[in-house]
Amino acid sequence: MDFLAVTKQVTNIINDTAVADIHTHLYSEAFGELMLWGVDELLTYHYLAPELLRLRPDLRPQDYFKLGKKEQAELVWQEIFVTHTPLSEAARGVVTVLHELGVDTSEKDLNTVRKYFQDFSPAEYIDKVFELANIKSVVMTNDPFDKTERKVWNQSKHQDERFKSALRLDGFLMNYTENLPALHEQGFSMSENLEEKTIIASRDFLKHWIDLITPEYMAVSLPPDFRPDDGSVCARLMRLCVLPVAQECHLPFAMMIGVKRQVNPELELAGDGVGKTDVSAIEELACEYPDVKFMITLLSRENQHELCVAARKFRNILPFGCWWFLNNPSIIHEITSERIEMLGLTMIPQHSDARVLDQLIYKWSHSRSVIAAVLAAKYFDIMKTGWRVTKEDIQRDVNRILGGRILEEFRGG
Ligand code: RAT
Ligand code: ZN
Repeated sequence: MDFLAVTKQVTNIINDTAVADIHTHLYSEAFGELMLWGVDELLTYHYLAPELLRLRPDLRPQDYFKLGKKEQAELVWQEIFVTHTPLSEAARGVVTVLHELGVDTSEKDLNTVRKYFQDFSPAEYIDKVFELANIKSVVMTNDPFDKTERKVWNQSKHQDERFKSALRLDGFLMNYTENLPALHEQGFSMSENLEEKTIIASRDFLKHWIDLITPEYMAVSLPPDFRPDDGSVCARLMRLCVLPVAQECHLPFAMMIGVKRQVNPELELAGDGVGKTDVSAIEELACEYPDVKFMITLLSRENQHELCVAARKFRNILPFGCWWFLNNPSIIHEITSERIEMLGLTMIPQHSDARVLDQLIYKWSHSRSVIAAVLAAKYFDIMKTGWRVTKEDIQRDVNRILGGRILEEFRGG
């Protein structure tokens, strides 16, 4: 087979394989207003706000954020899509979504675009997007301190099995003291100093939520200077509660490291930055807790090679996704190549991080084509030697890294 034929075959298999998306901020219909979809949500995505503000130096961030969603969307549309050309990844994403939905954008008129979405119910739209994006399941990000979510879980309203859960522990680990009243309200008597009674109650809190939402994993996002041995509340809670519970309940612990929260608070949700972390912190934890499975994604591009090396040393480290500022085709290409070369098929190349349902369409179509290009080149390299690679081999590999097999294996093994 020549290179073109290999590329075509790999691309077809990747496009036809339903993806298990292991990290999103999406919600099922049962979560009501938390479920975001439609063009106004797409346009007000926090990845786009800084791009608008860069194009409009006269517009103060607080004046933009004061506007209603509709007005914000109109501004973004006008500046990024009409006055300028939508070339950035986040802007191109909107173009891809509208194209794949078959929306008429010939006049670049937002009201015409809006009309397309009016005819769908949320349930119909979920089906439409899952089918179009070819997604089998998504993992939500579930915050035990969010009152709206809590109500849904307590009333067992969430039934849609395509939406799996993840127990997000930023509030517990990073804002423990601020959340003490909420913990008390939920019936867990914990105190500021982490004495034995508090540790027992903290473990009960985690287990209560694990029973309630049956998560795929527990997760936290951490700053670049995170150290598991610095005696901070976060580090102590991690060691004394989270890791023992992860081990006991056979749940992976996902650490998303490298976010500098609120570098520019004026930008609200868009105000977070990135920093390089010390990968030895992850190696130390993986060594000290060999029975805990660590899913790791790092935000700094500079950390990616070291993470591959760490994963080669510790089988309980599973690198996943090209997170947030890394979710751009040029960087996905680089990171995916590096991971395949160093880890073969023992990593999860991508997650979408979608916040708006429709984003599944573009995040996955853009990532699929990059991953296909990387894989095709790798298959071709070995095929040139005469090594036989069948369609079934490729399908097996793709099921593993995109279809969710690897996470099942990692959790169980
Ligand atoms: O990518 C994003 O949408 C970020 O705002 C974060 O939510 C990040 O992905 C996270 O999970 O903390
Ligand atoms: Zn995220």
